[in-house]
Amino acid sequence: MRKVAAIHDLSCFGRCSLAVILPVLSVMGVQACPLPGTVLSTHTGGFGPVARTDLTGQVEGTLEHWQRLGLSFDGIYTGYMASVEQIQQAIQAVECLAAPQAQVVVDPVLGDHGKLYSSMTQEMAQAMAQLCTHAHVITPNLTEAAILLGLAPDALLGAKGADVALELSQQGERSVVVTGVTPEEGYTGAAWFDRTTGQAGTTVAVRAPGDYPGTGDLFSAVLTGGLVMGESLERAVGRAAHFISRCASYTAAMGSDVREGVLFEPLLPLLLGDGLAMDDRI
Ligand code: PXL
Repeated sequence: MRKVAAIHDLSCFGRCSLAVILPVLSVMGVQACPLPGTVLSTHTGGFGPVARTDLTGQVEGTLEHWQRLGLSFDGIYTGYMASVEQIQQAIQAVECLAAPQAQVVVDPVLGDHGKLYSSMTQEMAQAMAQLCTHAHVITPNLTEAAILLGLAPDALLGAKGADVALELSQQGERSVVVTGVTPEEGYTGAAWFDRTTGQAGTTVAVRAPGDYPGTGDLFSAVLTGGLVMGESLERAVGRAAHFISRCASYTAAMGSDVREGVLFEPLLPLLLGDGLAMDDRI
């Protein structure tokens, strides 16, 4: 059975990070092995002061133990990090735990809507850029793409993303999926470059109203699951984009509190087997 080490935080309410990544990978038939760097009572997007515990020491001990066990993973998927030290641990995890044919997917969580998140520093942005050099696939939004390119965080807002994906590919050495682009009014999309084929494209999905936390984590989890199960980048991006679109539409129709993220649970069966083809527009 294929397995993925997922290095993220665990936000215990609000449907993001490991709380959404683990069920997605499981339903896609992938064994998900969590490496939480921080446990938080909720995500940081609007629930007030958060209770948090840093688990950097626990991650260190887990990496050591997993190495002693000789574990190797078909995928390493990293996201939100709380410190430069945790980003360095993620680099160590890639170096020590990735199987030779592994898919290393780095979601360089740094900011959104043209701003660096308040918990992120310039040093963390530099360390994240370093982690990205170890990735086979990176999934920045337009704000993160700008930061990785050394531009002002809001420099690329409104960009279509295709040039950005190519520019971030390190001369075609790594695949890039730029999320949150607006290919046309009423739609959302992801601009991608595939290092294995040299092909590029933009996947378009219906944009539902609402700006939900955790959708970036869901997107990259579906992408990682697909890639680890042998799908092409184009197909995996298509499944991810349409799954998020469906979740957001469903959630908007149900009218739940936006802070609680998308109601993805009833829609998990869409990820079973070959479900939800990439041209499944709704
Ligand atoms: O990717 C969403 C996310 C993950 N982790 C933490 C967050 C958020 C969004 O706000 O606060 C801690």
